[in-house]
Amino acid sequence: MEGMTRRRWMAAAAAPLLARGQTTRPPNIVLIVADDLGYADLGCYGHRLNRTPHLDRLAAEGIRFTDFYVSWPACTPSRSSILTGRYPQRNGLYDMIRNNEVNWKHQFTEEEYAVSPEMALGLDLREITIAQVLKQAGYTTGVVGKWDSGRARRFLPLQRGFDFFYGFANTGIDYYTHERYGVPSMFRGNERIKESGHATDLFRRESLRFIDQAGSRPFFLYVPFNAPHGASTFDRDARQAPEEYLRKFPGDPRAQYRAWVTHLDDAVGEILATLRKRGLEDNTLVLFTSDNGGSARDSNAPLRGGKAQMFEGGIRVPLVARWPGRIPAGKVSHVFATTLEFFPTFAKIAGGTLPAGTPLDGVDFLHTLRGDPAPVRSGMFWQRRGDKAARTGNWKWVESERGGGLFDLSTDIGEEKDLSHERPADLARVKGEWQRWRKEMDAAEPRGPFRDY
Ligand SMILES: [Ca+2]
Repeated sequence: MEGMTRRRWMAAAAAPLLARGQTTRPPNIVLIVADDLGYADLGCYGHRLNRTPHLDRLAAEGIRFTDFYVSWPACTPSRSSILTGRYPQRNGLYDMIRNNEVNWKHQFTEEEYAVSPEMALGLDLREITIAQVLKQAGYTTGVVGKWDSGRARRFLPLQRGFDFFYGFANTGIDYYTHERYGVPSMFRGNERIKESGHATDLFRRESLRFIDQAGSRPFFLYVPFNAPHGASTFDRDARQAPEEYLRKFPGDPRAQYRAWVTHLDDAVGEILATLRKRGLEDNTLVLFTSDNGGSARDSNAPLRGGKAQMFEGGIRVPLVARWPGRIPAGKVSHVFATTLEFFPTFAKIAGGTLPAGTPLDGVDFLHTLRGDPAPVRSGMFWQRRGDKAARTGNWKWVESERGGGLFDLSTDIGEEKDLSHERPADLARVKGEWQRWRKEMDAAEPRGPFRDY
């Protein structure tokens, strides 16, 4: 691969007028994030009922990770780490931006919603997003889908380094009305809009438009689909997936979920087809992951637990990456890595400058994406309210309302056998590392909205 790149570069140097722009232009980056898609939900991760041919092909053309994690087992904080490259406990967004009453069938008026926590909270404005870094490096930046990092204007993507935004800013909507429990929630730029269509179709359409209109500059397109997350609607019986997709799964009790997954897969397929049609395939790094684990057992098996939990089912997710000529096809990586790695990796690829004086919690793992099996991190730490977890090497420690223990992931990916009593020294070491991490987070500059005190 290296040789091929060098030959291309030399050919370009010999004929600068012909191909110089093609080979010196930094790659486009397309980051697609599913919502609540579990570790086992894709065909390429072994699922037998979900149909994901486009994502399976993406994995066959690139690399697929078995030990990839998010920083929190649910939406908002997990996304904050993707955007900032920092633990939620460091960037301040370490819980959901959510009106709890909303989930209890409370119908907000516009006026009441306007002063609710969901409207007032957001990612601390001192945080630097990956879009800001890439924009400074000359990229056109767009986000299409679920922003989930603050709904007040100052928190919206156009104020946070993105040139383009189409989607919703809170944490969930009805797929067809685009309302969050009755509150209209779709945006174009800074303005709320109303239009008809299924959210997945609209996000596909806007992603294609963004690519078509990106022009000659390299682009960063972040597509956080809300599929296959459950709909935030009062009417639990309302159909939330297109009939043509539901029909593919007759008699299946999870037909709607599988329809959401296949619909999402088709949308990803169209994004990939557009890159190909526009001749951008070779110079685009495409990544696909999820923001947290799935809610149902068959989405996460053989992992224990699921969304909102500290067991692997809540935090271990798929990662597929493709960059023709740079990432070898058909690879599977067992390297332990996380979404915290995206920020420094994208900055490096783009020739961007890392923000001075801002500690990042991840490392550039481009070599890992390219198949290098060398370890990139020794540990990762999680906290959700009173629930705690750490992975160091293959040791996993959990202390949570749902249970806990010390597990050896190299032989027990399902966290079935608690080794706390057999391996007290390992337990003490892993817990000690978690406590050191917690002290570091406490000592970090206090950031809002939950901590700034
Ligand atoms: Ca989620």
